Amino acid sequence: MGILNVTPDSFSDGGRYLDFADAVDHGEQMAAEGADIIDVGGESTRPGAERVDAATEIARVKDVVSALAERGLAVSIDTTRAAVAAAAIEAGASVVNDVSGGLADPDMARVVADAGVRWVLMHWRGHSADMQRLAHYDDIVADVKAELEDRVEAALESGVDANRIILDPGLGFAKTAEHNWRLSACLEEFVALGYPVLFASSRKSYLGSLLADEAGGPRPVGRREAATLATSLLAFEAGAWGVRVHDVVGTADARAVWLATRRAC
Ligand code: PMM
Repeated sequence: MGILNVTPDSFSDGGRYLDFADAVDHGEQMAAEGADIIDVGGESTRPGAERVDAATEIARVKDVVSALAERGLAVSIDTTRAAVAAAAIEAGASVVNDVSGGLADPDMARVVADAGVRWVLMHWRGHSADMQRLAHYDDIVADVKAELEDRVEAALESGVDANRIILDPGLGFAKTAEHNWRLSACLEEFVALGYPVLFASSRKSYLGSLLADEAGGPRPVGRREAATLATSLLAFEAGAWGVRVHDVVGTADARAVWLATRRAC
């Protein structure tokens, strides 16, 4: 899954694809490089980010989704809002990537169920402005699994087809670096829940902290790619269904190496 943030303020690619033609070009490029799905987002979810209204979010993403879908690409819409999901589905999106796992908007389950699209349920505890305050767990892996299972149950009760559900442990969302490492190390437990698992570590700050310089300064966002690839490979090895990344070409190469190695034994 290739990331296409049509936002001024996302932590890695914010501001780069606000122009319609730039966004569509980048989406097409990622597809040519091997992305199976282009994940279009119109609202930054980085810690502390200010929210935008639904009309602004729709205005940012709708034409981009429609242009990519018209070119035959599979598009997901990265949103927590049912109105944005509905507009994107109308424009041709076939996946709703909801970082709130259906918690932020009570209408989301109905929109997803009615449209019959796939739904990424990510583990989430609150909006970006205050999510780091919510990063407290008795047992991070058990708690995240239990909370995701609650979201699955709610989705099924709303009429969402079980075959349409994808789970994501939500790295960085109400999680400390230590939480992210524990979730990554125990990813197989999420795979064992029986749903496809999406793993989304790309360039996140826990990688910057791991690779801090001698003065303790985090590795800059643009130089976290090798670390991202390492985490993605470990996720594939643990049985992840997909990874959500900025660098598609590197990920596709690394995955080809992983597949060739697996198949050779
Ligand atoms: N992270 C971000 C945005 N969307 N979607 C899913 N499913 N999982 C994530 O971890 C996730 C996401 C934040 O990263 P970005 O600013 O690079 O888009």
